[in-house]
Amino acid sequence: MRVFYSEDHKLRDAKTELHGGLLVTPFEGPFRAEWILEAVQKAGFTDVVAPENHGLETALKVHDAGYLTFLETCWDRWVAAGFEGEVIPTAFPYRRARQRVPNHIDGAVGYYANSVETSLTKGTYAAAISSMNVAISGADRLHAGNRFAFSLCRPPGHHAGIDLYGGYCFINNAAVAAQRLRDRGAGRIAILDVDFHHGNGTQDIFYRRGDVFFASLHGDPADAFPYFLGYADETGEGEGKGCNANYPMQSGTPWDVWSAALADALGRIKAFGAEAIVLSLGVDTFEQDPISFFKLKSPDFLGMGRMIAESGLPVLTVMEGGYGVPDIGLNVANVLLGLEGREA
Ligand code: OKP
Ligand code: ZN
Repeated sequence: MRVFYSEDHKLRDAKTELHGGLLVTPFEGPFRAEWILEAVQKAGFTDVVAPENHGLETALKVHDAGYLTFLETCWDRWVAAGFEGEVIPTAFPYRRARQRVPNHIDGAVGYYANSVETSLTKGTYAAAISSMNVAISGADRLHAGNRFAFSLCRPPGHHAGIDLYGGYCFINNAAVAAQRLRDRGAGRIAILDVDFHHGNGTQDIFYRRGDVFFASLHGDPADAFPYFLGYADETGEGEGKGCNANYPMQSGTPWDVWSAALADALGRIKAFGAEAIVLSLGVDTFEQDPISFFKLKSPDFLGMGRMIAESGLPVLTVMEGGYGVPDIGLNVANVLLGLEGREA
């Protein structure tokens, strides 16, 4: 399968992440995409192509226009306000507060943030746009009749909501890709999110829509980021009623438990009548992931790819999370090999 990749991901290179009360070097950095690119090439996925430049037309169907303008202008406004560090919010539209966008950038940042570990920086918007372009180019590859494509997106996207950034995410690449497939004529699309963390942004975007099914397998939000969405009783609203499926799982979850949830999610996706799957692929379910608590092993990722391929549907794989160790590259390659029915 073709791999879409943009060097511009390197423009997202924050120096700070608020973690345990300290500003540490971020878990989500440029080295992640380099590990993954090297491993997939080593596994034989050598058709690596830079994305086309796409405009904001598709993104504007899943994100709020004011939010995208905020992302584009945030850094310059922050600097103009006299701030010297990376962009971190300090005040929020808490319960019973007014939901109005403040004029001052310090307030606007809090309005648009869903969490604060993610520092915004000078190159972040350009990198997020490149990541979106990688996703759209992958969607167009499926539309052209190919069964598989891999969008090596960085920064990731599944925590980015209609008008919210955070959890290392700014533009929801998987949501944009699903929208692109809809706009190119697909009737129904499924987004299958296998990242360790609940895809709260993707759920937010499609929660009231009946044309895109969202299924997420993740650490129980009572115990894991993003904490405030991802419970099993979140099933969609309005036209989206019944089109959202969450599979929260506990600390220590191994492959046999995890894969039973995947089988159920794939059954729901088939029953929904999806014409293609956008796979939000995080490999932070790996036993060695530094910020997660599932226990998948490297060969399990081959099984994951095989099971998803058994759906018979076209699959656009969009990169989300996976941290800490170079073996995240091997795990991604294993999913792609499994999809294609090949051996490691
Ligand atoms: C993004 B994706 C460690 C905890 C960080 C944010 C996690 C974002 C995960 N400082 N919390 O879903 O992999
Ligand atoms: Zn994750």
